Amino acid sequence: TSAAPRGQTLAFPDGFVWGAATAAYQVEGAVKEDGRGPSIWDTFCRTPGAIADGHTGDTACDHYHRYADDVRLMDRLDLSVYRFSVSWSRVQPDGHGRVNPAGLDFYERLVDELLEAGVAPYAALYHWDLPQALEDRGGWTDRDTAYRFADYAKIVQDRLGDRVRTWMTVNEPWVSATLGYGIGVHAPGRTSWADAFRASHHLLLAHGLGVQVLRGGGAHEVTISVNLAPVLTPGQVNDPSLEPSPEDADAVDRVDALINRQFLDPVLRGEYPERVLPIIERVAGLGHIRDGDLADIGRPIDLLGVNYYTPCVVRSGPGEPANPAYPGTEGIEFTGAYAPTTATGWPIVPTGLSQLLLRLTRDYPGVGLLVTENGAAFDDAVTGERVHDADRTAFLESHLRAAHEAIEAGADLRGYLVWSLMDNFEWAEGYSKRFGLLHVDFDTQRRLLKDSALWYREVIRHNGLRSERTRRPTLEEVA
Ligand code: GBH
Repeated sequence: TSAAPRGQTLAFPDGFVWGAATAAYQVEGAVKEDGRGPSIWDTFCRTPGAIADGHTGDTACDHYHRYADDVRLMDRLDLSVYRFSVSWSRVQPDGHGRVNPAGLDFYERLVDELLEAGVAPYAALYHWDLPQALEDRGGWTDRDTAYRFADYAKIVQDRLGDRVRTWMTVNEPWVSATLGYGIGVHAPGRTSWADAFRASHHLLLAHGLGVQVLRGGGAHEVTISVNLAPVLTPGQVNDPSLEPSPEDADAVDRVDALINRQFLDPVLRGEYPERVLPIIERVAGLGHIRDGDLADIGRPIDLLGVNYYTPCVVRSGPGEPANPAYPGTEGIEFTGAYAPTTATGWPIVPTGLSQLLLRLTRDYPGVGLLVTENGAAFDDAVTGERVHDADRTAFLESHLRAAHEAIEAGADLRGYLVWSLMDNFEWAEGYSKRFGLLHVDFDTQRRLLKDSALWYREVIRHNGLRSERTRRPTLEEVA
């Protein structure tokens, strides 16, 4: 039933968007079907030792074949939006030139199914699965990749633009560049900081060129998703009002410039932060940043997509460097937070989300905010048909409370998307870490609604949270 709950609810604004997200390589499988070309993740998964247990995305959640059933589950959850990503190498097997119509057909079927179910499709164009053929020409270290991205954006929009109103360009450029080209724990597995900084810039340029194309094609809303982490001292994790020492404040500011402002400032102000330019120059030179790039990157967007998982905790330290040493963080210790953690070991700090949203409102006024990812992995217990994931419900509830607080304090937050709709291929962690609202049995592909999914459905139906902390729902309540 959806009867109004007794007592009050913490209501979210009218029209607040509730959803869940996935990414192509993490859920689709069918990597060789209907003309799809290989991506850097297909290659990387075959590098011995790269992925936990030698897993690959070859089958993943088999969403490529089961999308219609999955949309029915989204409908059952009353999601208002579903954020998926398009596999570039399904659409253009070589990343440039020849278009594969069968690849576009898949996304058209998916979008039509979503629209029929009343779930708005939010299409992300790049969630880390670069066509291998482009990597062979230099990948994101090569400026040309950004132009190829713009061509690809146009191809997808030409086919889906009459039905998809909200577009996202690239997901988490920091992760793609740093983990893919700097540290090498993600595809393509390269380990050069000069490459990482060049890749960052070219991912931002791809975003900017993508915005131009999508606007030209009549997109209703254009966004980018950035992974953001409030940078805190250890003491501030539990008491945000603590004043750091000048040395610690400097460490915080330097790391914030590297992980957050390196992306926020170009996109929302059309400039690199002063603190980052000398670091980029020292490591990679500045030759790859050309006149006019920042104007392209800074083209107005409608919404900023915020992916939040955990804060970054640092203090000025005697020299235990980040491992591996991230350029620009000399003399800074990454301490981690003294807080409970999820199954990926990430500290759970809900206040980080409210701080982040309010900081964005203060420092980058005028752009709407959308949480495009928030969620957590836990070791879920399956009991028959039920999955009792009270930890996940508590995680989501505490973060929604933080989001609500930020809205009350003036943040222009328009919606919230859970990562993820379903358990899926968690990159270097393989299938060992489960982030889903839906439990997936990777042997049978059976989906089960976790308790957190049933709880989330009640949140969506009430457009808010009960003012008392929510108990785990009973079967009767959610039937
Ligand atoms: C997202 O990235 C991705 O967009 C998504 O595809 C992925 O499945 C999901 O998250 C879950 O991983 O060691 O405490 O410093 C998240 C990226 C998460 C990167 C937190 C840095 C730092 C954790 N980030 N992380 S900590």
